[in-house]
Amino acid sequence: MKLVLLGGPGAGKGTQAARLKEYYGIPHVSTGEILREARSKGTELGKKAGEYMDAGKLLPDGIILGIVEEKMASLRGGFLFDGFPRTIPQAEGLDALLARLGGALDAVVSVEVPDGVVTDRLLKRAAIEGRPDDTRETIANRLKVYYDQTEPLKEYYRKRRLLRGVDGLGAVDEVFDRIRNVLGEAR
Ligand code: B4P
Repeated sequence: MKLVLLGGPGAGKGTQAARLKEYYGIPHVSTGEILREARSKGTELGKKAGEYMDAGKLLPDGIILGIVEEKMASLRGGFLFDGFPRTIPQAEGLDALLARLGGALDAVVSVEVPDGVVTDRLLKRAAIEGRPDDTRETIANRLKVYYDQTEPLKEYYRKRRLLRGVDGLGAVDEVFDRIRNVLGEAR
């Protein structure tokens, strides 16, 4: 199973990815997590990432594609990408990498949640986890960046007949069941 989870900030990609990873037994790659880990270790990448993340901006495509290429070298069989790709050049880069490795995506799941709901979720997370990119101002930027740069990916994957939209409202288990249902159709 080669999967991509798409969705705006706070749509629940990370939450659902944790379940999907367990259910399908496939490696989970979250570019957001990789960046947060680099940040907590204080590496050069981490320092750079922090500046972009705190502003609600995306990191440059070249950096992200470099990270993913390195990761893919160790992935055997399937994978679940969460939060990658986030731009058309990243999607094209992923296609090129897959073509080189002789594979193709099975499905792209887009988790859909209205803006007002994600803002509430992320502000709640800020109160619990204190993530520096979960301030009201940064969330507004992240939403804008999502509509400008990431949402066009839906059309990109729709044209390739890979897109599966899922309602991300409701309990985590309900959303997970919806994802399993659309993937059942995709397999
Ligand atoms: P990410 O780490 O990918 O994160 P995210 O947008 O915060 O969201 P996610 O959808 O995973 O939310 P979650 O499940 O945690 O990116 C962070 C930053 O890294 C980006 O802004 C960017 O700067 C950088 N970055 C990452 N990838 C990049 C790339 N490819 N290119 C360039 N830059 C990149 O859920 C959010 C909250 O909602 C949680 O508190 C959760 O508990 C709650 N929740 C989840 N599901 C729920 C439900 N059904 N009901 C109620 N609450 C729910």
